Amino acid sequence: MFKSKEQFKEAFIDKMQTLFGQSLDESSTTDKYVALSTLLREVISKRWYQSNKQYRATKEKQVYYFSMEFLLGRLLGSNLFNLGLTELCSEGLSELGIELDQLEAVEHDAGLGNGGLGRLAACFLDSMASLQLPGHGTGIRYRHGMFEQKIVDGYQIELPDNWLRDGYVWEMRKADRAVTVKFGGHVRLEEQGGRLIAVHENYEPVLAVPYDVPVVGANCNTVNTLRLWSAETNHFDFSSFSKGDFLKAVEHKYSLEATSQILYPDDNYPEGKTLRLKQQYFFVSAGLQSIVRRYKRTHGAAPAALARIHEKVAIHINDTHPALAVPELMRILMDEEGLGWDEAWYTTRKTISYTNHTILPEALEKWPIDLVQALLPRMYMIIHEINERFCADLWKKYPNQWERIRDMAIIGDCYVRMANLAVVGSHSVNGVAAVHSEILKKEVMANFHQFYPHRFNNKTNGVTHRRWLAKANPKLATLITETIGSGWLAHPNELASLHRYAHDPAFQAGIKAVKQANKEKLAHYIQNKMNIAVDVNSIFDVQVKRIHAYKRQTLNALHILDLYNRLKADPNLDIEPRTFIFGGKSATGYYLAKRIIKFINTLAHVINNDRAIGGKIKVAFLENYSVSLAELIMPAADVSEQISTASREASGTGNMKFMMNGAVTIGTLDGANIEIRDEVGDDNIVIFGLTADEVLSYYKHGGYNALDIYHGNPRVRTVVDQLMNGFLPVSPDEFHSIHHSLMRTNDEYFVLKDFPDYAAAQETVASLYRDQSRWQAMAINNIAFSGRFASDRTVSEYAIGIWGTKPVVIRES
Ligand code: 26W
Repeated sequence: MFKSKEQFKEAFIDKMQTLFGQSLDESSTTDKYVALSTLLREVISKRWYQSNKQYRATKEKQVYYFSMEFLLGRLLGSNLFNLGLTELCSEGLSELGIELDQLEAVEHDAGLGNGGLGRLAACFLDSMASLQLPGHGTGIRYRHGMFEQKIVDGYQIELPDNWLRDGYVWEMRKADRAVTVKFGGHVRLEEQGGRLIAVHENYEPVLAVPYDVPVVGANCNTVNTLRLWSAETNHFDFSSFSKGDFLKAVEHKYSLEATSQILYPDDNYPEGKTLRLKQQYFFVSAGLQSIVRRYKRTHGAAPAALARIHEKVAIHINDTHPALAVPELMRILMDEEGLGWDEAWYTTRKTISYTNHTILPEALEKWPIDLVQALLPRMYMIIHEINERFCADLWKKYPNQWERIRDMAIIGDCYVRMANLAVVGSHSVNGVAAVHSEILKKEVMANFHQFYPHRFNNKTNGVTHRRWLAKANPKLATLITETIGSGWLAHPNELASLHRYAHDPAFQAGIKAVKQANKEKLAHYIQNKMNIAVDVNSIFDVQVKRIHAYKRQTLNALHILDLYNRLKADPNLDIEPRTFIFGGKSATGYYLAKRIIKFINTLAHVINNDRAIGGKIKVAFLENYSVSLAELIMPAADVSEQISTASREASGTGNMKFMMNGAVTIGTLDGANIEIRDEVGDDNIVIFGLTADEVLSYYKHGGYNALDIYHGNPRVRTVVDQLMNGFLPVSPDEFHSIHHSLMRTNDEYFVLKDFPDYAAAQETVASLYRDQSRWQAMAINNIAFSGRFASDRTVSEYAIGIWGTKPVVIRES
């Protein structure tokens, strides 16, 4: 580590020479970024080596977090922060005439995820390392991550993400640790020495090569590993090649390597593609093979040792995407390590735990039997056997209850139901917020909860306050530290003592000034990128998240239209000026979501260009919402829009990031919003709308008629009509699908039902904002009570309650 600025500067200049053979003056910004990152990587590598060595020596239990997505964003800034080097390096660089911010901006976001689930995995990695827990990630090294979104004429256009274009400094290829994953072929059962052996023939081998990314803990020596698997092949079709069919030979190679080429850009919106199933098995099999190999080296390779793998290894599956871990661990333990079914089953279940992240019925994964059988014949055999045994147990407990058993079966209606597999094959099932976990137990998985009452639990989500407060909002972090000391960095619950300053005029002024500076920065960005001038004294009202019907961007947009109508009717209407900011991507095949984007952009076009309303409201849809953009947006928000239909948003995590940055939530009683309200109290949040119980009751018993609202409420009728009546400068059927979802399919997400209450809540927001000292107190209380939503709390609950792992303090050498 660098003891001083001088030492750092010297090392940096030296690195520029050894790496590129050039001086600082000759180097580009990218060169400087690479030199700095490489320098850090060397610091990190020493700790990485020590961490691995000491993990082996202490033989402590290791956790592996299996996730199809890790939405890391940029790492330079967070690595510097966790190493405690931000200040030293930024000062050192600035003495060399270099701005650290500019170097950070060079890094491509690692966008290996869609949204909430992927970013949660990234926050957990940061917290595991920072709590000194031996916890590692297992995932896929997608060649192309989340697509880059362009907005052209108001429409979303998708461009391929090419994050590896300039190489990726943070990864280390480990070619010697590659393993083979087998697809297709057939499996024959053969008796050998009194045992049935599965022989897999004519399969297609895909080589899985790991790329390791170090995960640096804050203020400790821990460096854990995120192992991302890449599909490669040694196999080259020489027979085609030698016959002169070069193309065919190359095609074959590419088709095998396709497995890790792209991230499916679907969030809560499944596209049951074969390649996706292939990806799932690919990383699960590779990950488990490498874990078992490592376990055998440390703890012994005899079957008796493997029967106890759950004592030293915990495997967590992030939603059902890695649920093949259940049959794959069974396969390894039985086919490769010689355990019998019962032993293997006991161990597998004790090893694996599962988190559910969604109750949207259409997002629950299921795979056609034919597909599973053809692509993964051995997996299918094992799943089939698990199902047979499970159904037999059910029959014993519930004789003749066909309906119940049909509902709980792992295989049914010609599909493999991944959630059922995950519940049956794990020892713990958790939801991600209190209300969500209750809905799982009472509704979605009620039968399973009756059968396995102790398996279910809640772990409310969290976000890393290091990235989302300390790093994203350095001005706020400084102000907090000046006021209550720096203890909150290690113990975010200490933020609570800010509560005492909620009504302190000087502190309020400080909070306001920080917010203002952050708003100016965002306003600059909006001006430069979109050529929209926004009023930095207006309320920054923000909804950024994936575009999805249940998240109800439509409710927000219709309310903006209503506000615009009122302003047009009365240009003197005394409203609090507002800037409505949106951001988010739609799944590529999700037609309705794409029209919602166009709708928002159409509103922006109409409203921003209407001089008659005197700039009182503005609308901006920010292109390409991503982790890095979120780091710019969260600190600048006054109002956080968390308006999903109650019961549909499992938790939400954006809500927590906004709160930490002092935004006030307008939201429904859904997901973690409920717990946010419990922390801050009713005075510091604006709640509206149906409750989860009410929504679930409508879904079950009916009783809602959207047309009643439409006919009974003139403001609602006007905005709904404006979708189709030529009021907006688009072709008449442009927003037909939105209109249809509200009026023809009875408004599945209760947009119209909640509209009046939402509009009233927005008035409350405006009047609260007018009382600036009241508002600043609310902002301060939100920051003060956000400690509970730090992922350090969440991860330590997982460690104690599910994984049974404890911290390992890594010594320097
Ligand atoms: C198969 C298509 C698909 C892809 C992704 C279905 C479902 C998913 C994810 C499970 C969706 C997701 O990201 N869920 C979000 O998880 C967050 C972290 O727990 C929660 O905060 C969000 O409420 C939830 O929508």
